[in-house]
Amino acid sequence: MLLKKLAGVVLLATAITVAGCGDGNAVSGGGGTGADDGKITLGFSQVGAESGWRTANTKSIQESAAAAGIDLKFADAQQKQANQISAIRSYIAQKVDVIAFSPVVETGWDAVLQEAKAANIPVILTDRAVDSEDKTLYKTFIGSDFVLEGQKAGDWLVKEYEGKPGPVNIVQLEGTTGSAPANDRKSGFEEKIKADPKFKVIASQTGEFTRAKGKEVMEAFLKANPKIDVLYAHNDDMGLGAIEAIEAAGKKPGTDIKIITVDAVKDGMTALSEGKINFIVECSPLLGPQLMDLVKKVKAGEQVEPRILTEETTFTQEQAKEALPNRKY
Ligand code: GYE
Repeated sequence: MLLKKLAGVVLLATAITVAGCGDGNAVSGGGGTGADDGKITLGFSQVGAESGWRTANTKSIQESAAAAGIDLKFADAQQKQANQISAIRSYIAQKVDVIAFSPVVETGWDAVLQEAKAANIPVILTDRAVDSEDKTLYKTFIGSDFVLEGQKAGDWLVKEYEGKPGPVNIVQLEGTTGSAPANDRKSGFEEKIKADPKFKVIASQTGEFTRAKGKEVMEAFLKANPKIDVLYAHNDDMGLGAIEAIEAAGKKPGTDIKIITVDAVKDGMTALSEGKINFIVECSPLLGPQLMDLVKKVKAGEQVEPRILTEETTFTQEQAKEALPNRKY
């Protein structure tokens, strides 16, 4: 079913690519002079270092650039859009061959992307989407389907409480406000649970994708709400911070409060295997190798699919125990 859906997306994406050939932009390679050693120069603006996912993603990008012989210029934006815009502008000034970035939020990118386009430097969106109407502002977007991730979380919950009476009081720790994963993981999840009115989201607030903020917000949730049945956290790190708050409040995470998270990094998988988390929706950070292939292709002026989806699964506690020994991040 999922495969079918993915195949459909790829087919559609291919059709859009073909239809978009006449935009005059499709065959442009990098406009930059790049390094004079003949290497491709890639400017990458990373969101920050907010989570285990992000650390693994950065490592994947740095290692695969080295392996592919690509000269990587890397900047950490510390979760600030203004820093990303400056980094992109500096990559344009340096005439890099290709720019890739993981946009911290969805809105507000058109101006800087137009500058890159005017400089004839191709842009690749990595991990997170932008909401620009003008699809010629970037060559492709590689990353997960965050709506689908939210739906998987919701589906698990609906099944878990099948035939059981409500109300089921849910608290939600949202990712960075305005980011694609926060927007989409929220809407996908809420879409699935709204079918049954016994599911009630009684509190929902950002935990900024960090452990510290996840803990702080969960403490406040616990103080304000005497009966919390479920926590849905948009990433493992916020869930792990919340587990500390739950334990400090004398409750048992995974038992007194059921916990669903997204990512499946090692620390999350460990907590899942120990019974402190109940279900994790996987989101793969290992985008580096595919990104480097795309960089080479767009630099060579080859046509690429406009949307490249990451394959991912889900984990129960039993599945986490099995997968943990071979987990790379
Ligand atoms: O889930 C979270 C990180 O954009 C998919 O960002 C990424 C998200 C990831 O901070 O842990």
